[in-house]
Amino acid sequence: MRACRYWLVSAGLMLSVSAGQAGAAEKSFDVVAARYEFRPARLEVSLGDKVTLKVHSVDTDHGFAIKEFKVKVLAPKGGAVVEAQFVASKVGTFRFTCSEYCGSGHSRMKGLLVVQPAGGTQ
Ligand SMILES: [Cu+2]
Repeated sequence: MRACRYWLVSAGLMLSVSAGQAGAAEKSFDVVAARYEFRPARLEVSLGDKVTLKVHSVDTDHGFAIKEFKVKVLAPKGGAVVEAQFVASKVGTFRFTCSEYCGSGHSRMKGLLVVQPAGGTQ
């Protein structure tokens, strides 16, 4: 019966591996911060995705923040690329904002992160 038990164990391993890959992926986005908008202004990911945002400014100091995922980086003038990483651990639509005062349109500088249920974007 030893062979039988081996097959049960390996079947279980295969199931857990494929469940882990079903929705989650690594996703990377280049985000431009400019007076007074983010491009793109809408990011879509799936639940469980490991998200990397590479943010750079094309004019003055800007910030990039998503409160719900504790993301907050400064994208300095000069255009250096700053990275923010987080796991999209909840489904929903979340606002991202500029967290560094950048001028009269600062409060308009925002966008949306949409986290779909796992597998929802495929
Ligand atoms: Cu700003």
